[in-house]
Amino acid sequence: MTTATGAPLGDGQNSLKVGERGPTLLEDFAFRDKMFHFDHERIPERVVHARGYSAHATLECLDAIPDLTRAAPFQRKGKKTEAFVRFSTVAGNLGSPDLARDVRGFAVKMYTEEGNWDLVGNNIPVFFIQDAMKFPDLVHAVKEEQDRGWPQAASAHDTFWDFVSLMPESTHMLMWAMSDRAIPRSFRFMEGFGVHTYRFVNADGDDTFVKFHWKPRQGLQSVVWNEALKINGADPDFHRRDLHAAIDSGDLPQWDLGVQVFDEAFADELDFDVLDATKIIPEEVLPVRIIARLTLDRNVDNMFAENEQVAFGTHNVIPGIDFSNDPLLQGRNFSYLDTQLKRLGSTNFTQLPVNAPRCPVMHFQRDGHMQTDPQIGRGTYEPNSLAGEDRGPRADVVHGYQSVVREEAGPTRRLRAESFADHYSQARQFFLSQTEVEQGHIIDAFSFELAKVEDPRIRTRMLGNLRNVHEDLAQAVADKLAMPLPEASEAAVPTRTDLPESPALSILRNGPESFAGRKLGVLVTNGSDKAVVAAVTSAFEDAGAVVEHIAPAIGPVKLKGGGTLTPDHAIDGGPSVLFDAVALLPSADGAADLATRASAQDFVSDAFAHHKLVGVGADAGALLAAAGVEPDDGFLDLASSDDAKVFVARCASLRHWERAVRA
Ligand code: HDE
Repeated sequence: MTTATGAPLGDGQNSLKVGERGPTLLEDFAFRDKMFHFDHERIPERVVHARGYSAHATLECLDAIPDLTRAAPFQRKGKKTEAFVRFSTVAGNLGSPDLARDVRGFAVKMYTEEGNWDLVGNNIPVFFIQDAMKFPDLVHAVKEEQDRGWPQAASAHDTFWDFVSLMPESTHMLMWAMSDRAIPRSFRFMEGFGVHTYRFVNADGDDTFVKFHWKPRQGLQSVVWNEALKINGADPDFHRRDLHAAIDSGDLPQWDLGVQVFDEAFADELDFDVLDATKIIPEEVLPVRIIARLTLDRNVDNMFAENEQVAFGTHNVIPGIDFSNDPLLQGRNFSYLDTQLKRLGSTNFTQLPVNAPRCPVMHFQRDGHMQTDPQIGRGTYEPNSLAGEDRGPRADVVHGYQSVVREEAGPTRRLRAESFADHYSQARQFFLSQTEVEQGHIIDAFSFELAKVEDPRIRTRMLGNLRNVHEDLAQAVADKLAMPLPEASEAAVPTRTDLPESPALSILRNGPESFAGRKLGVLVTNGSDKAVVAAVTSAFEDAGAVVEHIAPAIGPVKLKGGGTLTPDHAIDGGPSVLFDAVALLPSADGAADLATRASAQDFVSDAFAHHKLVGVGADAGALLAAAGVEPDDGFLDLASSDDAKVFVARCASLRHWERAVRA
């Protein structure tokens, strides 16, 4: 062990004292070296998206598109580009729980040979506001209230709903945020979106508009709200643990990168503005073309060096990618660079390994805090005749980045374009595109959040806005709040009622085809039948699922049929909310014992309430009775190995929604 300056230490655990009992000497450089660094360990957390988790990745081109863009990753089929991905929640602080109802960040840094390209997106394709000027207001409204310091990682409070109820442009995003999109089962099971309209530019300088989509090959999946609340207590690291475990086990998460490409004429035909980040172009109107695949293939080694120090920015573009005039995007292009200086403390954050381009970097920038790459020689300016024969780096008019040449004219004004005025039509379209189950969850979420709002005027105002989305939605939320329905609020333009449903917007219509990548929890006790436990475990593992065993205690249980099994969880630390489906395989004695334990009763009654599929061994009766559940079609007998195969096939549907229970 050494000091930071490399001096070998003879003792790293005792400070230098006079005599046996002190005082400590000021000259103790080893103590000061250690404590000085410790005192300065923390850096400011991100003002939003503080809570995040990252992985290294590879982007592989599936469909070369040089006709559309000269962006390096898409020039040749099979081309691989190194990448780094960070998922996050928005509102919570660094130590907040993973299952907050919130938007998830989906930020991807691609280290191309023409520089780093960051696609800093979310798992929801629209945003709360139309102009970056309002971002600080939005964030102040959703964060903990300044006079009391709560709530942490929650939008269910007065200031958030006060702000959004006064801002009808947020309504479409609210529909998504109150849907199950905001409580994903895992980062692996959610979509990602670039949100804004960007531009592709090809080698001839021709440009088109483009919107980016990440589609999880694992299928979409969310939890239910009551489950989310309990997961936050049982395992606040649920999402990061899930991602780490999947990558660690070699079950590498993958997303297809898709694009919606269109031109000015197409944009002009739409009844909304493609520069307005509160709107989507439904996939049914403009299909998503898959061009590449992203594979998360390596966990981070050091959370600080990678997850905390990674610095994303929408301004990090490469030749072939350009901006649109979306006022939100334009504002972000300023904000991200600015924020990195605050967080990382130096303009040289681009030299940190996680941020450093993998291609050569050549420029005349000098000095700054923590410079690790001092140029040599005298000619650190342009033009010069001293930096060697080639006079140092020069811009390249042919191969270098060329911004799209665009005609811009008009008076400078602080105005919102008239084309941004429709705040409700796509919110309604989203609601109508959901299954009945999902609509129920949206109603429940609005009701939960508004019930946490103390000021009734805010609730009333919000109900007035919801009437402009859909009368049934507004009425159902009003009923759940036991409040009268107010007049509809005044809308800038009337809500369109003729927009067709978009099935792509539903999670349940875009779920997985199998139980692969999901987790089964098997409850065992002393005397559990070894053959059945083995049959269930292997049937699920063969299907690509993870199986974990839960027992009354963490020590091994003795199985009927010989041998022991060491569980992964003790029952009070392994509730059923941590699993996608459960199997109850206790012995008769074990079931009778578990029947007296609250944690075991909850295990079963929660699985029931959360619409989970439940496999039931021959001797589980006493436990079912104690949990007070009435087994239905979602409870499947598990007596033989054939039963195990039927159960795993059934689990592909993930939940038994027909069960008449609401959170
Ligand atoms: Fe961000 N956003 N944002 N944002 N954002 C940040 O940058 C900002 C917006 C998004 O994992 C900050 O490094 C403004 C939309 C992600 O490190 C900050 C506006 C979308 C991340 C910032 C927006 C995002 C951030 C805070 C309104 C989806 C986390 C720390 C114009 C398309 C990246 C930081 C990571 C982080 C500003 C709106 C996504 C302050 C001004 C829309 C995924 O710069």
